[in-house]
Amino acid sequence: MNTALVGVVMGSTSDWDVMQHAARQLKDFGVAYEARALSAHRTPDLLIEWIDDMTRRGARCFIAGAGGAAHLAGVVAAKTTLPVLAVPIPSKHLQGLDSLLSMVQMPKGIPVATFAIGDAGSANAGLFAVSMLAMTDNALAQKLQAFRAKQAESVKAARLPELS
Ligand code: RP5
Repeated sequence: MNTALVGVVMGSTSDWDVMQHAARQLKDFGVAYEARALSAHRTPDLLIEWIDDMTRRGARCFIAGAGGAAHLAGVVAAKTTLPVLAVPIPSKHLQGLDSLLSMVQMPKGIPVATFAIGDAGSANAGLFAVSMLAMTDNALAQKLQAFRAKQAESVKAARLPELS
């Protein structure tokens, strides 16, 4: 039985450029994940089968990335009580503002936690999933502490350029 703890889903393979940043964080922290391109409107039945299957196999949360009229995260949240982290994908005409508003404006009752548009939001969704899992996993919590400490060190060591 596959024990992927995080389901990473995106509406299209074209979302992978952004969604790989969430996957990268999970991989770097050693968190097992499964990533799929499944659409709420193009492959709704397949999406629902996968959500049910992931839940049965012990997933602890989902990260959903989509662009445009980005209803994917809301549909995932409608089908599971596991936490759903939403990543708005930058879209061609509205640069992801449409995706952000579709996700962040979920009506009362079915929440999704919405992150920033694009790469930073995707990486942060990955880090947030790590953070949730670290609540019940000491080794993972220590890795997260070490990551934060290393990040702080690199800011401390940074030097601004001298003016000529
Ligand atoms: C959404 O439509 C996807 O999440 C993607 O961001 C967007 C465009 O999809 P493609 O036309 O590139 O497949 O469903």
